[in-house]
Amino acid sequence: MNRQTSESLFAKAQTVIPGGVNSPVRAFKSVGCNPIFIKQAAGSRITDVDGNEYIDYVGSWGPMILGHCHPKVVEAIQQTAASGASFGAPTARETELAEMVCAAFPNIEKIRMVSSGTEATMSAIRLARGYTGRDKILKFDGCYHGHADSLLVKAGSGLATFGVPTSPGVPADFAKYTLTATYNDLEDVRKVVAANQGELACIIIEPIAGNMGCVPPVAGFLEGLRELCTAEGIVLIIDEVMTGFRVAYGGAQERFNVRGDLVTLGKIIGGGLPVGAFGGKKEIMDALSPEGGVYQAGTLSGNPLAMSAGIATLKLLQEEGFYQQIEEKSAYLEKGLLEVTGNSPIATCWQRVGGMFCNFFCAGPVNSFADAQKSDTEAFGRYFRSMLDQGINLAPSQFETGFMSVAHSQEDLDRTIEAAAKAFAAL
Ligand code: HOZ
Repeated sequence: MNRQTSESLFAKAQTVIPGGVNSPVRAFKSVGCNPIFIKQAAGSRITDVDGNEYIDYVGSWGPMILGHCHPKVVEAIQQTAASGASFGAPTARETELAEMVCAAFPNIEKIRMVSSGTEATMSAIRLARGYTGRDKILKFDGCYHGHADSLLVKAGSGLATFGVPTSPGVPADFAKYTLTATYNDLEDVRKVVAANQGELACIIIEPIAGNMGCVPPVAGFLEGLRELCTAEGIVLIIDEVMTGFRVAYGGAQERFNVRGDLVTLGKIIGGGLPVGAFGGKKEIMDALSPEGGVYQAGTLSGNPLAMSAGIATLKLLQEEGFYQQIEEKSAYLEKGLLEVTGNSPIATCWQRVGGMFCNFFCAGPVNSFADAQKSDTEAFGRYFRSMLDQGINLAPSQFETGFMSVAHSQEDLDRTIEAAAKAFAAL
């Protein structure tokens, strides 16, 4: 496959952009090749600048659940753009999207829009600290909640990919307020909480970890966290940036019937445009400025284009049978890939919830970051490259998640399974 234009664009980008990319995992460093530069996308397909077309399972890391360039989303963005891209002042669209999100999540009584998932989690943590008057927070090894200082401690995603789970540049004085526990290990959480009685403002969790590969919660884990937080006056922040409107319309909280005090969202609610949001109980949200004293602001918060794309997207997700289609397509892919990997001597572990999935190159089950780190990342890299060469675009790291869209066709899924069979045969 000729990727000459991507190669030269990457060389040029590296002269003016650190690593040639605006987000580290995009550099493909851990999979042993250079990144493809994208020209355009439509539906399930993405096309690079050399004209190679790929079946896309990255989906902009989650938002493109409708596929790329859904006509109704494109139309909404175009119409809104014609009336102004940004005002830095309230619009009716912000309330419309807020109402749609509140209707989907019964525990979100009030919500504030921001411009990214990082802003959402960072703001939710400040709010939890302001509301409780406590400083310490607890997160889970391998979970990633964006790149705010307090959250780059034992984090997943790019940090896991590059083997530096705690970033240089985070002052030790900040990091000391971030406690960590093992994902899916309630006893470990109980120990940390007991050792810090009355000092924890919040526990923040990805209800399905999607930044150390795809790691579902074990039975009782989320319920146990809920009980513990209620008993100890700790704010439970459920980070649904990835899972919200993805694994069900009401996210992982609907799927697992566990409710956070605060919820963070992003990705799908912006229909592919930069957006984030955090919301929850009125009593907590009203501690935010200008009602309360906890400060948070943003010129592009509630941006008209992002609101329009989000509203158009959520309307389409409400169509009868939408999540059933995502489930059926994902289950079909799962069945085919399990046949492929089942016939291979290479140890792999497929994990999936709805339209989120990954194939770990290790024996499973993978319940924690320590488990995920047992993966053979070299073998994953060979698999990734083979799939890319066969026109299948997977997330370029073992420690990321794949995403299904409703636009993936039967032919796409069959081609993916065939490509995986060839890739495994050659590993
Ligand atoms: N690490 C991010 C997803 N988990 C990747 C974001 C991006 O590169 O766009």
